Amino acid sequence: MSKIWQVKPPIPPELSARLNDHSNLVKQLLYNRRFIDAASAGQFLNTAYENLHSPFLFQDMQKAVDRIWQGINNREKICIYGDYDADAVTANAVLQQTFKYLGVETSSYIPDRFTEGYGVNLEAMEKIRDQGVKIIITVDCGTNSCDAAEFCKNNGIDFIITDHHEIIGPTPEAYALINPKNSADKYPYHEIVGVGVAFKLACGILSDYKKVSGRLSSRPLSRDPDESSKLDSGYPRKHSDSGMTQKEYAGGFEKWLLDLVAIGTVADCHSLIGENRILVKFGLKVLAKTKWIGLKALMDAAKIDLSAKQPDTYTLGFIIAPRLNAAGRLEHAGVALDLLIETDAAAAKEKALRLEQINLRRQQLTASVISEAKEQVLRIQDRKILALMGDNWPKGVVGLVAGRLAEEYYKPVIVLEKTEEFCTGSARTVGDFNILEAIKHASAHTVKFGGHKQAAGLTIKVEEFENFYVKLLEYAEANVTEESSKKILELEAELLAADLTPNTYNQIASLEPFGVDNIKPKFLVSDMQIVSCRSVGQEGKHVQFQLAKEGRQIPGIAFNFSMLEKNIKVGDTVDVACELLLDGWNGRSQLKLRIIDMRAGAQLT
Ligand SMILES: [Mn+2]
Repeated sequence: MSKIWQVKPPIPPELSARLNDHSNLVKQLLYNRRFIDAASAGQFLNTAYENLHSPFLFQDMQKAVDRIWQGINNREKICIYGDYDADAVTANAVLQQTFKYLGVETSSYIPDRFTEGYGVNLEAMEKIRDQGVKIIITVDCGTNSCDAAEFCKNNGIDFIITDHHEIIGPTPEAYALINPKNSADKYPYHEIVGVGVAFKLACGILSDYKKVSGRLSSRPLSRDPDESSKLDSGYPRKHSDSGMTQKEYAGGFEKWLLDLVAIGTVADCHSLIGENRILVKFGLKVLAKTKWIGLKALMDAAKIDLSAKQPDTYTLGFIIAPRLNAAGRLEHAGVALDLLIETDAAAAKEKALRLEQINLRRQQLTASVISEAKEQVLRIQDRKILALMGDNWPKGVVGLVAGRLAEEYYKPVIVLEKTEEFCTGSARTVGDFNILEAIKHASAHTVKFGGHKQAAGLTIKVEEFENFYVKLLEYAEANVTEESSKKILELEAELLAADLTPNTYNQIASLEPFGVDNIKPKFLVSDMQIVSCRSVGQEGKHVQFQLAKEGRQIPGIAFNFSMLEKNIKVGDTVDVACELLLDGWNGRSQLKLRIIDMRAGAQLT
């Protein structure tokens, strides 16, 4: 399906004047992101570590921290309970590493996706109780676990919830509830994810300098990963939040956790504006020199070469997170967590290779389910929602498949695994079509469902599939508009020949890290001549170009690209939609275009 190119309107001169500290291109990018005055632009661009909020702005933080220190001092058993996705697994690792640093042994519990499902379940709680655990800390789950909170109360366990999911229904009577979505809480930032909240708890625990140094008396303090701004000078210092004192975090140890925080934050697809932006920015720096042997082994196994290229949000979201997720999708997320907290290099290497194998299997499975699903699509491709079900389509990959098909067909997609009586699976949407509302409209034919506007999970009876589909299509008929089914390629500005320099690349890079709410800018470069091209990569699916504009030659690469399909050939003049890349060779950097789309020149509307 071809896309409609849309170049964003230029920044109006009166707004441009307000942003005078920046280049014209950066002004336009800020305007496109709705930062239209110096204050909001400055706030966005300023990612000083000190701008992180104090963990003690969570109303229950102090209470949780006090209880945890009491538990540590009394040698009470502590268990960390988290789910099986990358956010939860990194959150679990953040707390495990913090306790390890303090020389405290803890246990962890992750439910099995296939036999236990999502969230806190009572059978698991019973097992944990029987081990003599006195404190359970949940990560990335637990907010709606009223029965678990009650179970803990009745069994002499203090239940500390750290989570970021919406509170639906009554608030559980937990010992402490640390959740930015809790409206009773004053925490000023709501987009922080499970691992971010776990990190806040870690900071809270580490902020008691006296207790921390008491635990570490025989061992050296951690070295600060950010040598240039050592935190262990001048303790305590004032924090920017409402004059609160933010205590020092024991030699900057908490900064070593930031790579884990960045991975979970990007994996959970939350906004990268505000506090998440700071966490991810510093997390990427820390990742380049990670302290965690298991994470290092994972990157080695995935062939991430940190000496060749700094990691970016792509590395987090498309290389590291899928591997961590693969464990829970196909086997058990414990495999991923074990790797992240491994301390022996040889064992880490072995575990990383195992995870690599699981991920490979995950890729193959996804590909085979996609091809089976596509055969079904052939029969229903005119429908406004594609609902598909198949035998042996594993629960762990149906969400990935739905996402890929939604992107390819640019339609909402539901993919279900069919078992004897039920089908269970995932829904993904495109554009602003609300898939959760569509399922609600058909809910008379569902067993259960839940989720968000963009993505949902559901179970229906096999025999109800057709009735369910009819209702879905009824909703789609009324709600999918011509406008909403158009696939739009948004371009942030037109670049001229003079703009095609490493300097332009560097200006754009000042907005990194890119992700949700701050997506990597794509540009229009019009009237480029195709000087030469050749197919590269496996099966020649990618095309490498030499392009020219006003006498200046620029190399370009287009992934999964077909000249034939685009009806273009060498010598043609084309418009190019692209991102900018910077290639480093022998200390010299060269600008390169990552070509997203191409079309015959002079077509701009
Ligand atoms: Mn999460």
